[in-house]
Amino acid sequence: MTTETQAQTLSDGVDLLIDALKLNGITNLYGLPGIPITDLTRRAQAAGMRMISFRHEQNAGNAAAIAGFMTQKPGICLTVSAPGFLNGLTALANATTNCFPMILVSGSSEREVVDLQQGDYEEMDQLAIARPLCKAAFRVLHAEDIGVGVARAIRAAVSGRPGGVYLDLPAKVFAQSMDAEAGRKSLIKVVDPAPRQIPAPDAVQRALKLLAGAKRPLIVLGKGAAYAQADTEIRTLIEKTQIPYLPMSMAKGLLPDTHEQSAAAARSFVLPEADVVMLIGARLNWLLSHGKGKTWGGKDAKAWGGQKFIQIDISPQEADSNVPIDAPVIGDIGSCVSALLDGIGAAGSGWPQPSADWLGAISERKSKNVAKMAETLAKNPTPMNFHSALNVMRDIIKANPEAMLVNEGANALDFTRSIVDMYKPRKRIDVGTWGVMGIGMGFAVAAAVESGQPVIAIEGDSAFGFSGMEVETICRYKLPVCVVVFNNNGVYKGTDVNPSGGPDVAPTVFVKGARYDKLMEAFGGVGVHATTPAELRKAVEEAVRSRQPTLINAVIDETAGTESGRITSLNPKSAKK
Ligand code: ADP
Ligand code: TPW
Repeated sequence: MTTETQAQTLSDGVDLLIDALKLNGITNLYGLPGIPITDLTRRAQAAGMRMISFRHEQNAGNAAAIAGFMTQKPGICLTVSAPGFLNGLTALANATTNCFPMILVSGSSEREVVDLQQGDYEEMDQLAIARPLCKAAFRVLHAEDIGVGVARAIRAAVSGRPGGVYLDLPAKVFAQSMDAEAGRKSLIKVVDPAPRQIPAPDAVQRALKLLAGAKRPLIVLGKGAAYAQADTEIRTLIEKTQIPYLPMSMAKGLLPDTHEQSAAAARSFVLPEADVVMLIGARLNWLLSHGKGKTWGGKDAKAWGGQKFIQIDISPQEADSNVPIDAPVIGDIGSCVSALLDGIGAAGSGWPQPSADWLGAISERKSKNVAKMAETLAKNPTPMNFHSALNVMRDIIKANPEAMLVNEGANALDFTRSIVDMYKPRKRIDVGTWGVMGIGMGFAVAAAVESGQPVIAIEGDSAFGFSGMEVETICRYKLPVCVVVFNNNGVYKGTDVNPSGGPDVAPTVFVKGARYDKLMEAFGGVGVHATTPAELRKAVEEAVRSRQPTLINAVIDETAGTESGRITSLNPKSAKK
């Protein structure tokens, strides 16, 4: 055989990886090239995949993670060894914490040299380091095992509680070749990667009994409910039972925030007052004050408020993690909600509705709070504050409900969450369970790539800095992303002073009057400096209409906001002043 014909009948590790991913319906890759994956990125593009190259792996990893959340397919992040791998690891850990399915695929150096610690190029025992930070970690040592490695990684990422998976590919594997036909047969098309998990009938009955006896029921929707894509079932359950509901941040829009059963504007009233709370894809972690304490009507921080809980979740270990769960319903949300609906349907018109007193009290609180907020939003102070700027953003999202909204910062996050209504499921993506800064531009890129819709990113100026260099990526791929930087000159606010009186500014203060808009202009995008709500409105409307990469430097009063936004109380308090 000539070399040429030999080459035609062989597949190498790169071919096998690309074919394995394509066979499983994966079309987009996020990553950053270098040894040993440069050829992989190039050949993936040649093979018709969309390869989005970033400026830092953390942003590529965040993009992959949110692509996983949006599509229920694992997002793929490709990195080089040791430093590239480590840069991707924060995103992998964050994905696991948030239950987003992603696979971090990293090249690594030679096992023999790494294990003897002989000092290879970018030497690091990556598998061992990744393992505690993800759901599962695999290493493939032979090209013929790539099919199995990819299949196991996909199943681990999306089945049960979704999460991050690490797939380690030593450089040698990319170059290994095998007979093309045998290679093709070694690949696995994963059948039913996230099997439905049907809840036990007695668990459903127990939940229904508790719900039927409730006087002041409440439903809490979490991002698991958004991820599950059981939108119709969830809406039917809420509307049939007439139970008021609270959406967690990324569950906003699952039902339109303007829905009359939304109790979001009466949150601090409904949590302590509810007698039975049904959690759907939401954990009772710090974001829900661990289900106890004053938020829930307990007499002190540790005390349980006396509510009964129903928890719908795919993880059997989640219940009782903070307070007793009276009725765990374990299964996928679609199946669990359908089973509940069957039970409610069987009761016919006999299914009890929440008491009129309860609904009336909520509605009264809501009207009062909405009126108060409307008053605040109508003010037009100079310089702009968070409210007057967000009044504009609120109108724009209302007019463009298909747009994706990315959101990070402290005050910029908290005010946006409470002021900007969402109208469609899975449109709001943000700092999630950790409140991590740095998701902004990675999420924005993936949101544009995966949805094809305009993306609006509302960013604190500190938050933006963590991933700001990706504005080049946004320009390079001509993505319809409009970044709005709420510039108040620092972390939280720009008004701190150096207590020592020395020449350095305070740790939370940035360069005053910085022009983030120039950053976008440097790469050919549109930069706008906005100092009034009218200027902001015009610029965002134009960005959404034109789909041009745009960055608006929105100047916000540097005295506005509070330290850490709404979670000031989590700052450690010492008796020492
Ligand atoms: P939030 O921060 O919005 O309150 P969390 O991230 O705390 O939401 O909770 C999400 C929960 O949803 C997790 O406990 C996870 O196990 C669960 N979950 C994710 N996907 C599904 C699914 N398809 N079916 C059931 N539960 C799911
Ligand atoms: C990876 C700590 C929480 S919020 C924030 C920081 C640094 C920035 C707040 O300022 P910003 O917003 O963005 O200007 P605003 O609207 O209040 O002015 N490192 C990581 N994650 C977190 N959460 C932090 C630090 C933090």
